[in-house]
Amino acid sequence: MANERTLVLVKPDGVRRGISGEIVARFEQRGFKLRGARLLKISRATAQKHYGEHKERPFFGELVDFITSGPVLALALEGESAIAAVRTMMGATNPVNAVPGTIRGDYALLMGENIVHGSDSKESAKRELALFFPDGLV
Ligand code: D4T
Repeated sequence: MANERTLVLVKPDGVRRGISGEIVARFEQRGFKLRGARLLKISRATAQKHYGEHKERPFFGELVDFITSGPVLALALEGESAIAAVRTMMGATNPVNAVPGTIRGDYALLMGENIVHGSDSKESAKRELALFFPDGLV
């Protein structure tokens, strides 16, 4: 048993399509507590920091363009094994491989428009929560 906090982003494609509320509802229904929520437009500098691990990859530029293309909804979620459980609910990074019932499996088809981000480790969660909620969580 481990109570954890994790960062979720509803990416610009999810906000544009008007499905942010449905995504929040899924996490609440699963039992996660909302500890922070912010609608914001990510700056290029923050995007480059957030995706720092991919900076040498060929798709880095597109990734930064996409994540800064409109507002995102940043969520801080808390609950049992939140980091892994949220990733399971999101489904595979490439939505073509995402199982129906997962968020990507129900709402997405393209890798470059895969609706949600979730922290992938304790270290990422700590770093990303500090990046998007610099004033701390409730
Ligand atoms: P994010 O970080 O957006 O939650 O996605 P994942 O954690 O599931 O996957 P990731 O970090 O490996 O990829 C980040 C982001 O880059 C896009 N991407 C990824 C891409 O466009 N082409 C690729 O080959 C890969 C691996 C999709 C998600």
